Amino acid sequence: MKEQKTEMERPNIVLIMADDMGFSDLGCYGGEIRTPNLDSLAEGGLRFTNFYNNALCSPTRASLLTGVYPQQGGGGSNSTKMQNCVTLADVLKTAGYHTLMSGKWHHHQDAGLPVERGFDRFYGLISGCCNYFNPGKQRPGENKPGKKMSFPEEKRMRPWAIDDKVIKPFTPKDKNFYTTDAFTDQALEYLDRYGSDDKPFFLYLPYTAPHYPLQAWPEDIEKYRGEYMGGWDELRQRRYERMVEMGIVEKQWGLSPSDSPPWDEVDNKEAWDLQMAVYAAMIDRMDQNIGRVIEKVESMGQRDNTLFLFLSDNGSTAEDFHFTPDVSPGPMESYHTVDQPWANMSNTPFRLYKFFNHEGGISTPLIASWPGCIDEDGALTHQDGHIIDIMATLLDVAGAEYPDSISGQRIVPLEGKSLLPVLQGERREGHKALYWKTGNSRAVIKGGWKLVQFGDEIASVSEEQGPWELYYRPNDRCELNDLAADRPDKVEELSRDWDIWNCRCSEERKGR
Ligand SMILES: [Ca+2]
Repeated sequence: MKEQKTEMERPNIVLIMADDMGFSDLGCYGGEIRTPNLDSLAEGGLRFTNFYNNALCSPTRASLLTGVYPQQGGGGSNSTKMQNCVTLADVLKTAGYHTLMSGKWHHHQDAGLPVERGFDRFYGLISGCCNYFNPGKQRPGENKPGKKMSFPEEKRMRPWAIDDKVIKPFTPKDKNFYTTDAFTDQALEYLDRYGSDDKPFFLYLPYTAPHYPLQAWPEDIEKYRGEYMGGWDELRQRRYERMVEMGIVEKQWGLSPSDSPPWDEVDNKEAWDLQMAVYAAMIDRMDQNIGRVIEKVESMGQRDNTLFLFLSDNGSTAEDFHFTPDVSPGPMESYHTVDQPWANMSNTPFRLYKFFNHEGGISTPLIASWPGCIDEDGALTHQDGHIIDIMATLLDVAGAEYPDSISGQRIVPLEGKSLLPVLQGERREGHKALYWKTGNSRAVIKGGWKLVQFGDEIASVSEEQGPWELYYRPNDRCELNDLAADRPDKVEELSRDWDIWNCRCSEERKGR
């Protein structure tokens, strides 16, 4: 660890999030996708191997911004309200930060706009996902942009906002518009404008990549064409072996059984190759853009005093819809998902996907880089952490206080705990227990134990809900050996804990 400064200078903060990106997609987590800029943050910082999100876009964003479970703060399943709570932007603004956001918001309309929740400036998407090349209407001389046809007509135009002005439809004039590039362009403009005065800045940059629709620039897709002809069986095995070698996962956990048909028996291998090549290109492009942000912060002479955090909001998704069967993935006119077999590879070595509280749904990379504070040795930490901890961590590094109320209204007490000791190479006292509820999927982690229930309510709009499954995490993070029948005492204890937590959230949600 570097010598502690007697009085730590308040750092700038750059919080970057990917959307629907699997646990093993990044190079520095064992993936074959080229992510040199994120890898460079990892080489100069710390990677978490046991960090958790809320398995779904909006609930993760709510916990990240508020430091509490979404069930405590007004509820809403994939459209969170964030009531009775403050946001990172509220507290950092009070502490004297510029609060800047460019990217995806995705909360219930009762949550208000970002500029109503503490952000000085906002540019980006208000809803969940959009066409990367044109979120709005068909432009003259062009084909129709691909849309999510399962949505009713009025929801296919995705609302955007610039500060307090909502724009719908948002039809960019620039034919070189691409969301990942545009979010970054705006972020760099903010840094030009606000990055050089004596106030520190907080930049929240939640990209939509690599969430569907699969759309990317041709030159990025070209880099990956043919790379996936080896198939998911072989590539998944290779990822697993690299992860074991890198120390990201333990060999004794094994590799969960494949959910996919054997690659040898698959038709249309080239179409499958293209699907994954576009997904990889979207992550590659995000990494290129993160490189632009790092370069900007360096050029401002602020790199040593800037904390970068990078994570994903949920695991890769097995959702499967293809609204443009005649247009292959890639261009503006297309609308495709990456599908279960490749999502299964993205979540190597874990089971299940976005929406599920099994490890494939809730495990995320977390990279932390802060040259002025974090030892630059590319270390891994296996300590548990959860997105509710980001608020507590940023309060800690900014020397800010969590308030009791906002605008005279009492708020939910902070649930998360600071990760700063972990960033400084120490062992922190972790959570007694962590909890999840995503539709009818549920989980609790307590010490070495994890109790989890398969739930398919949101994923496929069925009512399917499995029995409680019990796993001993030190030996079995891949959740392959269910001990529920052997340890009914543990099932009883942890399920009771979950019920108590659920009741507490319900009371807090009602403001009691
Ligand atoms: Ca997501």
